[in-house]
Formats: sequence, structure tokens, C-alpha cells
Amino acid sequence: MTPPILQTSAHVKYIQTLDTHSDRLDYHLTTHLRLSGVYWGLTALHLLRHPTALPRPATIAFVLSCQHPSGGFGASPAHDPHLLYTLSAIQILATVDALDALDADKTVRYIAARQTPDGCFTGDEWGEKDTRFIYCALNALSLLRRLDAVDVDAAMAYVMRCRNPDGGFGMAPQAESHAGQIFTCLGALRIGGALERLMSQDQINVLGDWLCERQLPSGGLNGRPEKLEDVCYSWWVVSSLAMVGRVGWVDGGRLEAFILGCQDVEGGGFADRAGDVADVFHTVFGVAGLSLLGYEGLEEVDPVYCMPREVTRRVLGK
Ligand code: GRG
Repeated sequence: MTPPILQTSAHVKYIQTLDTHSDRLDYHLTTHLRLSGVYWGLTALHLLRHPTALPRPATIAFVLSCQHPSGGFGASPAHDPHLLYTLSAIQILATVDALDALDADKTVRYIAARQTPDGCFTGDEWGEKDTRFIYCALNALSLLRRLDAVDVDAAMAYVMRCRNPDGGFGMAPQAESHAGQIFTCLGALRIGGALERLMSQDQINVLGDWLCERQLPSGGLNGRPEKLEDVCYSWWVVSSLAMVGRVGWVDGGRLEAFILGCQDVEGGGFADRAGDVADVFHTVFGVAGLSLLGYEGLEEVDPVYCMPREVTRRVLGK
């Protein structure tokens, strides 16, 4: 069967109307994720070449309303600050070219205060430590051009302690390899400018093998052995391969067909697997995965930042 083509207008409408469902329970049950939800929707819209589909002033005002006096951002106004939402806030402002609206010094102080003596970062003041938060901190600080505020070498050394003999990386030293954590570790190494210095070509090849073994007979990818395929791994796995120049190691045609099969062709959006209910998280990673595979008509995505390449070029100057 021929896979469906990308239903761009249905996806744009799906994302545009997400904020009009305040009469629904799921809208309120996702308040604790809202700022990342805006980042996922906005990024998908930019990659779909509809960059002005959300109102810019209201988007900026919402982001700023989520800032806590400490400088960090919560997922919604008056929520506790966390590095996950602080990164989303900065990514949104960078994407809509409004970083000048941010009190950057205060935000940088919040992020830098999360680094622990071993080089890792905690997500918030309560202390959960994970390689995700190293990535969040370095991504955010690099967009603000303030990497100097933290100990990047210590962060790089911590990331390398999370590398496993199977070639992958986990959330902490000795933790199981997982494609999502591999994305964060490679992204951190790339932002820190240390990937080639700290990983040999042999190590990169072993990692590349582990990543392309994630492809299942359906064409979709899982995040670790013996698990189900999920559209979001089209991002975590393929962006990781892209960061080490090995996208061609997966069968792009079969993956593309799998991703397109997970669209809701009428209502818009992508689900984790065909036939499941669409959501904005799987929508951005489905669209971004297609962009990495070179799907026609999409903007190029930056595999390190999960933002339009044109935005990271403007903000980072490279
Ligand atoms: C800017 C793109 C971007 C990310 C910010 C939060 C973060 C940094 C990265 C998250 C990386 C990660 C751990 C992704 C995996 C997410 C996921 C689908 C987890 C599911 O884990 P399980 O154990 O699923 O429920 P599996 O598929 O292993 O059964």
C-alpha cells in the first residue's frame, strides 16, 4: 500500500486549535507541560513552513508569564521553575526572534545554579540528576551565548561517564542505554565542542550500530532493545545518527512510511503508532524526523537543538 503523503494543512490546523480546548479535561491535565507544548507546536509549525500560524505577541507574553522570580521558568504561570521549561522558554523566544525580551542574566544565574560539583545538572532545586538536564542547560546557555557561566569540561566528563560498553549512553553512570539519553549526551558533547575529541571513530561506529539496530520490521524505531516502535524515536535515534554523520545507516524509506502512517490524516497530528490518538509531542518529533530524512517541502531541522536550522544559524551565528 502507498503510504499517505504529509497532511500539512491538517497538522497546521491541529496545532493552531490546541489552545482552544479549555473545555476539555485533557487540556487541564497537561497544564504541567504547557510551555514545552508551545515549543513542540511552534517548532512543528516552523518545520511545516507555517512560521506565523501562532500569534507572536501572545506567544511571547505567555512565555514571559511563566518566569519565576528565581529566573527559571515553570510550565505554566505560577508553576515551579525547572530546567525543562526554562529551555523551552528560551527555544520559543529564539524561534520567534524575541530573546531581547528576556532578563537573560537572571535566567543564566538560575541555570548555572543547577550544576553539581561532578559536572552534572539537576532539573530543579529538589535535586533530580540526569543527563537530560546537562543537555537542557548547555542548549539554553548556548542560545543565550553564555556557556562561560558553567563548567563545560566537567559536564563533558560527566557525559562520558554515562557511556556504556554497548556504545550507548544512559541517564547516569551505569544506567541502561536509551535512545533519548543518547540524544541528550551527543547533543551536550556537540554543544560543548567535545564530541570528536572525546569519542573515537570506533566508539562512534559501535554507537551507530546500536542506534540502527533500533529499526523494527515495521520500519519504525524503538528506544532500546525489546521495546515497541514509537514515532518519537524517529527523532531521538535519527538526530543522534545525524550528529555523528550516519543518518544513512537506517532505512530511511521504510522509516518515512512508518512515520507517515502515524498521522491522523483528517484531524491532523501524529500519534506514537498508527491508529493511536495524536498529540503535539509525537507531532513535532514525527515532522522533525521527516525533516532529518529530507522529506520534500519541510524546513531543515538542526539535529542538535531540535529547532529550525535557519533559527540556530541566526542565533548562534553559524
Ligand atoms: C529540546 C528535543 C529537546 C529535548 C529536551 C527532555 C529532553 C531534552 C530530552 C528527553 C530525552 C528522552 C529521555 C527521550 C525519551 C522519551 C521517552 C519516549 C521515554 C519513554 O521511556 P519508556 O521507558 O519508553 O516509557 P520505552 O520506549 O523505552 O518503552
